Amino acid sequence: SKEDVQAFLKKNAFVLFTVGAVIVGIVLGFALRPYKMSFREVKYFSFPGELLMRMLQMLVLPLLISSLITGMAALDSKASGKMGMRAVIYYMTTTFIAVFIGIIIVLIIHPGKGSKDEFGKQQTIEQVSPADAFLDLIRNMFPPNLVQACTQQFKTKYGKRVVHVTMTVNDTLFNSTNGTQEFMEITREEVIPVPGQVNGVNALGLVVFSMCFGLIIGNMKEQGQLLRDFFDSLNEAIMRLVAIIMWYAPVGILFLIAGKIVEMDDLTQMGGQLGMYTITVIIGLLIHAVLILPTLYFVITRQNPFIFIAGLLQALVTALGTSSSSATLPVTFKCLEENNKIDKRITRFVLPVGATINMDGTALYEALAAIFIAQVNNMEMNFGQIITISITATAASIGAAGIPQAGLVTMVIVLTSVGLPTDDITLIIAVDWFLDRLRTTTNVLGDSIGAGIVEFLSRHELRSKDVEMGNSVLEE
Ligand code: DAS
Repeated sequence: SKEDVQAFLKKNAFVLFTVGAVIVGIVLGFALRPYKMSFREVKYFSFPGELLMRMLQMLVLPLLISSLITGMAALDSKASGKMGMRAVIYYMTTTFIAVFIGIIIVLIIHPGKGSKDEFGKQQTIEQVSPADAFLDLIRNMFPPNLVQACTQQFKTKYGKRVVHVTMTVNDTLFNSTNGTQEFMEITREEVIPVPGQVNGVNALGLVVFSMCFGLIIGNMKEQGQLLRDFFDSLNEAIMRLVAIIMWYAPVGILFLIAGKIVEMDDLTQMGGQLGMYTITVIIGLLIHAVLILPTLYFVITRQNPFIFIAGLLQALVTALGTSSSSATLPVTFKCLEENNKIDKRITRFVLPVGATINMDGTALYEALAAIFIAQVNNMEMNFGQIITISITATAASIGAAGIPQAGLVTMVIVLTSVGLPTDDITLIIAVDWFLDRLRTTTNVLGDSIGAGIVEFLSRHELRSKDVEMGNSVLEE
C-alpha cells in the first residue's frame, strides 16, 4: 500500500540516496567524457567530492583516538585481552584466506600470458629492502612525538613516481614563473605516502598509544573517571558530527565518482594483459567479499550475512567513492552501531584497529599483482617464492595506510622480497585507481564482518560486564 511504500522510502532514504548517487555519478561521468574537460574544469567539477574527502578525514583523527580510548577503557584487561585475541585471529585468518585466493586465481587465469605489453610509462621506483620496510612498520608503532604523529608527514619514503598534480591547487594552478597567471598542467614529483601513515597521521602509532592509554585509564578506578568521561563525551560529539556529514555524503560520492570517470585515461590497452589482470583482480575480490566472508559470518553466528551487509551499504559505497578505508571509518561506525546494532564496546575497539591493519582486499591484491608481474616477465615462481609472497603480502597489507593507493606503494616490499623488478609497478598504475576502490570496499567489509563476529564470540563477556555494571541486560 501507499503507506508501506512511504514507510519504506523513509526508512531507507539514506541507502537509496547513496546508491542513487553512485548510479548518477557513473552516468554523469560517462556522459561528460566526450567533452574532454580540461584539467582545471575537472578539478572544479569534482570540488563537492573533494569537500567530502576533507570532511571525513577531518573526523578520522579525533574519532580514532576517542573511540579506541573509550573502547579499551570500557573493558577490563581480561575481557579486552580475549576480544583482542579473537580480533587478531580473525584478521590473520581472513587475510591469509584472501592472499590464498589471490594466488590461486592468478595462477589459474594467468593474465600475464605472452610477452610483456608495455602499457605504462616506465618510471623509476626506488629499491627498498624488506628488512628496512619491516623495521619501519615497527618503528611507526612507537611515535616519539605524539603531536607530530597527528600532524606530520614521515620523511622516509618507499618510492617516487611522477604524477599529474591532483591535490594542491593553490601553488600549482598558476604559472607564477612568467607572471602570466595562466593555468597550466604541471607534472611534479610526488612522494607516495609511507605505510602506516594516513595523510600525515601515523595511524598505527596512535592506535598503539590509544589502546594502552585506554586500558590504563580503564583500570584507574575513580582517579580515571575524569579522563573516561572526557573521551566518552568527545567520542559522542564526533559521532554527532558524523551524522551531519552523512547527509552530505551522497552528493560528495556522486562527484567523486563522476569526476574520476571524466578524468580517467582511455582504456585502449584494456584488451590485453592489463584487461585480463583487471578481471582477475575483480574475480578474486568478489570471491572473498561475496563468498568467503559471508560464509564465515554465517558459520560462526548462524545469522543471515546479507542482512548484515545490507546494513553496511552506505559504508561500502563511501569506500568505493573515497578509496580510503580510514576516511570511511566514521561511516562504518555509524552503519554498524545504528543499522546493525553492534555493541559500541566492540566497534570502538575493533574498527579503528581493523581500518589500520586489517586489509583483506589489499593483501589479495598485492599477492596477485606480484605474481602477475612475474608472469609478464616470464619468471616462474617456485613454491618457496610463493610462500614468501604470501607472507610479505600480508605484512604489506598490515603496513599499508588506509588511504588511496597505499597498497601500490607497499607492494615494493613484496616485489623486492622475491627479486621482481619494482619498476614494473608502473605497468599496473593505469588501472590502480579503479582496483583500489574495489579493494578498499573489500577492506571495509572485512573490518565490519570482523566486528560482527567478534561481538558474537564475546557476547558472554559483554553480558557479564553488563551485569557487573548494573546495566540493563537484553535478553538473548
Ligand atoms: N586504499 C586502501 C584502503 O584505504 C588501501 C590500498 O591501497 O590497498 O583501504
